[in-house]
Amino acid sequence: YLKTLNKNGQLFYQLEHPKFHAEISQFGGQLISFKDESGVEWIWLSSSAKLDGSAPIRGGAPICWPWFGPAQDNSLPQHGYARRLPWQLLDCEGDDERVRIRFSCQLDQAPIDLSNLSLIIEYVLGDDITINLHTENLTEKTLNLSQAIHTYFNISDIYQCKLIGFEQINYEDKLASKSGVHKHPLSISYPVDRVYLDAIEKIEICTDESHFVVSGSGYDSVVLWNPWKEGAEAMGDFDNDGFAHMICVEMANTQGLQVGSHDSHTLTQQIKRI
Ligand code: TA6
Repeated sequence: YLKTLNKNGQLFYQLEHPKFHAEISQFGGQLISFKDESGVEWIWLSSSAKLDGSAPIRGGAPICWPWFGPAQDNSLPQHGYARRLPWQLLDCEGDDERVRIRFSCQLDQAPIDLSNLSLIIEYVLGDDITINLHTENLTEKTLNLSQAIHTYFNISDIYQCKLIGFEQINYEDKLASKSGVHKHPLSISYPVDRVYLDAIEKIEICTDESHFVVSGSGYDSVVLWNPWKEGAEAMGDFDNDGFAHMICVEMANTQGLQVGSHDSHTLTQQIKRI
């Protein structure tokens, strides 16, 4: 199933399976495409994304680790280093139902000391997508970790997208610096950047063309983001009209996860299309 492609010095792993076609970049260990057997693309990738390793890839399912959002020290990059580092292919095995492929982040190439930590991502791809992000803390100290699987979902039209599952969950609105809660399914027609402060068992992203059901485990919050028109135009690697064809729904640990010495944690996101 596995083919390795070298595009301007960057490695991309292509999986061609009867049930799906997928692509994962070595840079960031990032899923950047998943087409199911009916040819529908589940993952949004900006057509102006940098694919040469010079910046995190805009789109796909970037890994935010070992922190989510801005760092305390603003000389450090937003969302940490995992999406800025090369990842090593560990193994790939499959059958008629699915392929399981794993990568290990090359933390020794980070400009900060991440030694005695291990970060492994496992993609289990078939009729649906499972992403398992596994952190091992081999140090003698407790690791304070925030992280997210920052998935960009590909949708036909944001104006007819309905988001179900966020009702009655308190959220922090990062744009308006206030909290909120809503009673009804959500439709988006403005910039949104919210952290929903609880694990939401089942999230549905509904448009005429696709109905995604998103779940997971090991998370304490769900981040919802769409930069909208002005936000997209302000980012050089975000197609100007891209905001109308994507929504980010991210399983995250933003509420103070601690991984004890010689302990581990797995963050999982699962995506089905019904
Ligand atoms: O998705 C939530 C968020 O933290 C937003 O605030 C926005 O910054 C987005 O991530 C994208 O961040 P990036 O560093 O990839 O431009």
